[in-house]
Amino acid sequence: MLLDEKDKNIKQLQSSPPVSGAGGLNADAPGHVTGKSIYVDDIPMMEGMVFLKIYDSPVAHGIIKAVDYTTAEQVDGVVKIFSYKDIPGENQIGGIVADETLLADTEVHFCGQPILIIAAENEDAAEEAIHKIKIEIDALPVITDPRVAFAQNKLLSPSRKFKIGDAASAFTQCKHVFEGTAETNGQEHLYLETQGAYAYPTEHDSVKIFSSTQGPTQVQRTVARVLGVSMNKVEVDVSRLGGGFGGKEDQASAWGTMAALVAYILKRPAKCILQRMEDMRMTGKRNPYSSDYKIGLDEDLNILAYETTFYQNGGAAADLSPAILERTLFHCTNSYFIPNVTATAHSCKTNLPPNTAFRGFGGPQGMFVIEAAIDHAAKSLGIDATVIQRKNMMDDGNELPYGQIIKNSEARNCWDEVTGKYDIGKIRNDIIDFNAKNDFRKKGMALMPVCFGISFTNTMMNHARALVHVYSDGSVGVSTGAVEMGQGVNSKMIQVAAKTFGISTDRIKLETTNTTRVANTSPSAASSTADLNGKALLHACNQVNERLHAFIKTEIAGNIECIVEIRDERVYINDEATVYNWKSLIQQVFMKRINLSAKGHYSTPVIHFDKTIEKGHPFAYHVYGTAIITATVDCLRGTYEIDAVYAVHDAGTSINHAVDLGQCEGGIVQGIGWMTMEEVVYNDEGRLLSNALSTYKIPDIYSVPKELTVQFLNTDKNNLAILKSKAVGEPPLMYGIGAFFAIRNAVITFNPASTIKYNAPITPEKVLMGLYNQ
Ligand code: LUZ
Ligand code: MOS
Repeated sequence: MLLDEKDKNIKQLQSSPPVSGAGGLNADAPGHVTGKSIYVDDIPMMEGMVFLKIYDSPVAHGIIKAVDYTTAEQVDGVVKIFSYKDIPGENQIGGIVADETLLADTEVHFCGQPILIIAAENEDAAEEAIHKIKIEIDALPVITDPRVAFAQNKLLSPSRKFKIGDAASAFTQCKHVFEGTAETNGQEHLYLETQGAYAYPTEHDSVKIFSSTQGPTQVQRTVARVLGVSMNKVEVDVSRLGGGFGGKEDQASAWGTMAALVAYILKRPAKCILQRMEDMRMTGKRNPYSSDYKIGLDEDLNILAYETTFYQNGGAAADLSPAILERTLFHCTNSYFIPNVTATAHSCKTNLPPNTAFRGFGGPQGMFVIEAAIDHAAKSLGIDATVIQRKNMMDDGNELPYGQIIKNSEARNCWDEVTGKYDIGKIRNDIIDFNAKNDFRKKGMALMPVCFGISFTNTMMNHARALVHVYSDGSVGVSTGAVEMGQGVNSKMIQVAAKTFGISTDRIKLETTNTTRVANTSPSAASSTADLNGKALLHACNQVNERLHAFIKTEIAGNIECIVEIRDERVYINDEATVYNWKSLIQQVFMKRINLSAKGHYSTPVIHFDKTIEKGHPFAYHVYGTAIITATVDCLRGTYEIDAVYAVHDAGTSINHAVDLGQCEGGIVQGIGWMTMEEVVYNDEGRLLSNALSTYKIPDIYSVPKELTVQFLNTDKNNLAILKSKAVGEPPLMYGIGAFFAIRNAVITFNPASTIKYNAPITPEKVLMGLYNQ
């Protein structure tokens, strides 16, 4: 890329709408840019701390015959080496299914599986000890392909089937039927802060852990189980994460538990921070999927029937894969209404690190397949995929395959808004023009609609709590179960409290997420963190408000019927300003011995799901949007650039435009990365080849689209969203799927006989092969 083009890229990124006022509050950014934000590895070390290193399996499957670490333990500085035999409680960290050890016992199931923990006075000693460990393993057959695993009946959890109408008989009514296979690969989370934890023993036989986790309670529960102690002896504290993306929803627990185990047994502080290559090797990624589809349309291009089977590559343990599998089924028809659907999903056990949550949680994998099916139908019929997409968009009253009836659909609105605003006709004509004039550069375009369900699919997880203290000087401390991981949830929580109290955001401090202040939390995940914790916080603040208002009525207004309000830090009675401001009010209230603290609880109403019939109403609401994506392919080299992404996104009534825009831009680029360049590669022995940033390519500032514009569709219909501001964390990632089809369309323009498959990521290698196959 030329230098001036690079400059242009950077300029366009800077041209996002300006940040101003409370709507642009970003509580964490100043700390990040000045280096003051505290991550696990920044916590001051205590006297006597030991460093942990993990000895992990060199092979993907085998029986451990012998492990010899006597010489390793004699290395100067090594304090102790821990094996599964040193675990006082259960050697079990599986969340949904109890199928995963903390430390391997007699068998290893994937390369990178932890076997031993080395605790040493310094990292060099631990590293030296690693090289002195001798292991003897009898190799067993290695499976890396989910279809091979399925053929051998190796499943992590029971298979699932969603069904509406009667697909089999509907196919006989169809004029056009197409069948094929679609595949998506994994994705490395690549959070900037690697996995890690710091633990120290506390009195009463307890332990405190600072963990880089999306799920503090999950870490607490796992530690208690492995140490064989009750949960009240385990305190987990989280300041913030340098990124999670789902990779720390469940998979932070192992490292937190290792640090806790060592601290608990040695009675010394212990720190376990993975290096980048250890993290890439030992942790699971987005689940790859291999899927079959069959789509049937009538002569008016209505999709009458859809049948699909998903083979999920779960890796060696269930982890969150059964829940991810479920979300794949929930999103298998994306934004479309299809009256007859049979969707089957298998979670297949392979000898890879257990795959896990990743932004979208199986949804993107399901959506890719229906988009491939529609594209297949369109190409075969010689029409534009957009015709079928638009025609079959869902409407209010439509029933989804899982029984939920669509309400307040913005699917068509987003589609029509984006195609109108950005003049889809002109974009299409410009591309036709360009392609006619250029022999070796071709442009392609695709539209990507998204409909994403908001709520944990597991109904029981949809709840949260918040604790608010108003201190006697008028300052406010807020604790919730929400974990800040760069998504801006702290800013939103501060805004909720400030708005509810009618005071400045400057008065509010957001505390760390801590299991002793807010217990039994669900992980910060499912795009639901601000909704669930925000609603709980709203409830807590309102309780304090009620006490304040009662005080104002009786003590200030003199017990008359009146309307009391606190706004801009001033007390109003019947819309008239009083002499009381927030600070003087709080002082008075405190003197009267009135409770200035409250705990709020929220659990999402309405939602339910019955797994025995696979029907219900699992989502509080859906988030909608549509993106137009254009790309240019260099047909000599097979390289490409994403020219533009224009998205219209339903953010509800956004309470923080800057944060929401950041989520959209980041999600889109992360989605494009998954679809185009990020290639997780394991060899047949189950060894990760793309094990460093030299071999695993992620989007950088120069590979973001040359133009990236997100327009919010301002809607206000959803009361289950916090202050009507709809969840925004995961949905934008799926716009990135459009990049795959835009590039593929350009390839087919160059070579109409191309056999390029629906196999993501569409890397330059695949593009080059697709450009020149006969
Ligand atoms: N985690 C989870 C999630 O446990 N359940 C979900 O439904 C979910 N959805 C998205 C992301 N994480
Ligand atoms: Mo997630 S994929 O941790 O919301």
